Amino acid sequence: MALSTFECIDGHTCGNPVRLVVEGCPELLGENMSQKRNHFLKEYDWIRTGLMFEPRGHDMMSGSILFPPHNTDNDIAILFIETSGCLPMCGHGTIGTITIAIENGLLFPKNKGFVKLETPAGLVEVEYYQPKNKVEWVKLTNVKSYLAASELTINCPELGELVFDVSYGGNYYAIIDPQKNFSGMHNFSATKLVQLSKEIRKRINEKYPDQFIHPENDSIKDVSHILWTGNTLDEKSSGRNAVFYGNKAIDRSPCGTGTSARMAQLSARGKLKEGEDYVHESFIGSTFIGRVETITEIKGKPAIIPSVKGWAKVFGRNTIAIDSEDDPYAYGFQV
Ligand code: PYC
Repeated sequence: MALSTFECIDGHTCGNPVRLVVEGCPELLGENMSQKRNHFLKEYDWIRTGLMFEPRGHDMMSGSILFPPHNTDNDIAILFIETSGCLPMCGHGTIGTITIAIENGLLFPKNKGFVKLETPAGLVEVEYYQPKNKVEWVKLTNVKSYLAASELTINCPELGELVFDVSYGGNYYAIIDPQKNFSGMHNFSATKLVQLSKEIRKRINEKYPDQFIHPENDSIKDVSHILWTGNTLDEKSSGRNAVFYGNKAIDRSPCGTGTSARMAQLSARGKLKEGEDYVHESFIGSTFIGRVETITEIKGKPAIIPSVKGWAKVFGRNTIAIDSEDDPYAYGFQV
């Protein structure tokens, strides 16, 4: 098919974009969102690249598509589409999508204020607060998150040897705290962090092959994100991060799955307790409020159930055409 048209509603979560595609997407095959994600990646990835990459998107672009739930107890199911692929779970994407869908009358949950959301990584329970027309905040209770490995090392170009942990919060994160060869993300530009992250993610997955595989879903594997930490802008915040994902992106939001992974790491180290909040700042200074809701386990390993609360704003509508017969850049490009 040469010409496809997609109706989209655009917004952002704490500064990071969310493009919800509301019309034009195909039906997918599968009994859950993990299987549907695989079908989408095999047959329809051009929709993702066309809508996320330049010239219709940009390096930080991120979006989602909603589907009917597979279990009638749930309200809705979601596929995340990003410049980085189709993430198993995306926190800022969840907050933005729920805000867009509720404000635009696209979703009527069984219990007003609560959404049971099927994601490729598992069920995510979402609470939202909508006193009038606008949704003021969204809080998601994420999938089980856990520290997968600690004190690994990698040789980083320009910086030298770095020590890092790997933690799961819906995606696998290499977490790099300030240390001898790294003075903290606050001393680095986004451009420099992108350049370093891209190379060390490659080196980490080469040095530790098949080491980070989700214990309950082996389609979720490998370090996909690098989370650099550093000094906060506001002394009342608990932490600040620069999260690298895809090929060129630094998350403008504090990153929901990154916040979950960070809390799992801190909890495993005894630095964050059950019921404790973690106010996480993004690269641009926007904040999410994280919390360790429950201490639990996953396949015998200590784990947490984290929650992440944030806000999103809806700002526009787009009708986007992808015409592969007319436009050499129909499916997008990255430079
Ligand atoms: O909020 O989980 C998140 C996320 C992942 C990548 C960008 N944002």
